[in-house]
Amino acid sequence: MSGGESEGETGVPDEAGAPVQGDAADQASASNPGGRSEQAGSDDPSEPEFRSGFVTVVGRPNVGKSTLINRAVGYKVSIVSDKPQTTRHQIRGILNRPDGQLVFVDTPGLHRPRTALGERTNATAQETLSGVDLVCMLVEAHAKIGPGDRWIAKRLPPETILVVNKTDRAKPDQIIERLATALEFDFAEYFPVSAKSGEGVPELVEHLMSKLPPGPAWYATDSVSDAPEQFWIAELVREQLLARMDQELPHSIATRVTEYEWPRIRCEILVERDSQKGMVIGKGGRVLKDVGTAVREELPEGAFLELHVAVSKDWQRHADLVERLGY
Ligand SMILES: Nc1nc2c(ncn2[C@@H]2O[C@H](COP(=O)(O)OP(=O)(O)OP(=O)(O)O)[C@@H](O)[C@H]2O)c(=O)[nH]1
Ligand SMILES: [Mg+2]
Repeated sequence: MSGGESEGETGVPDEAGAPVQGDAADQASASNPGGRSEQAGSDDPSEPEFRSGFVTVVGRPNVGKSTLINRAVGYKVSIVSDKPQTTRHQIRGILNRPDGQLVFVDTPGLHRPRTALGERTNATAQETLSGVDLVCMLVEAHAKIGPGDRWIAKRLPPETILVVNKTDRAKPDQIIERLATALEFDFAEYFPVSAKSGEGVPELVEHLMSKLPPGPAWYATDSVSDAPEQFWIAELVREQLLARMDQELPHSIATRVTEYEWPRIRCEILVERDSQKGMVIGKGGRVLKDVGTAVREELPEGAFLELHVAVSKDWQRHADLVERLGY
């Protein structure tokens, strides 16, 4: 599925580190992310062959999938928070190099769903697994491998690369223990990394590049994401709200850009209950004001961002509302 409620294409805020609109160099669609065309490689045998392909990153919620992709691509292409179930869409981060193009596909954390939203995001993550070249599964270095990880591992191909993330939070013997336990998955390869500090990430990227098949660039080689700009702005608003909200509230929040005529942007924040509306607005509008300021800092100068809060009763539990919100 594609991101959000976006309608039409717009300018490119790349100065602020926001993703550039990716004009697909080829029609690699979301339902066929590994789709191939005939135009692979170079004719000159002395030139190293250009490689390209898709790597899907999966794992439980909160293990650091989006952080790893942002680190590998070198841009913030997917929002991050310390709350589980942050990513709700399939989001692509594109790494362009002279020798190839590696497209990372971020996925929602796989979990036991309790709502229509949870079912939808789980399905999105699983759909992403078909037609890709490589799969990385993330687990955490400082936490024991548990039933949630095993449930995911069972559904992955044997060529999967296991990535033990957050090594900065673990002692060396914990990392070794994690790697030893993960051997039970019988995957092809194992990499310890810290997406946060970057340690081990270049080695992982090199390895992924070396495993890609020869092929053309699937996206424009100056793009880092395929997300439409309205989707990206709505995600930035959600990220700032997630950073300020506790407990169940993060799951109740949905954001969507309802008007976009640069520099005027109107973003709607949906919550599930009246009581949540007050929390999102804050005393004297403080929370909303801070969110707006933080988001504007990530946009090109001059953006006029209007935030509106509305209640859509229990939207998370209704499949039709979940779908209407673009999930
Ligand atoms: N210490 C440490 N924290 C990390 C690392 N990678 C990610 N985190 C933190 O882990 C939390 C979750 O990171 P995300 O990247 O949002 O995790 P995710 O797997 O994409 O989560 P979902 O989208 O909810 O499935 C954030 O607070 C990150 O800052 C790491 O290598 N070390
Ligand atoms: Mg994520």
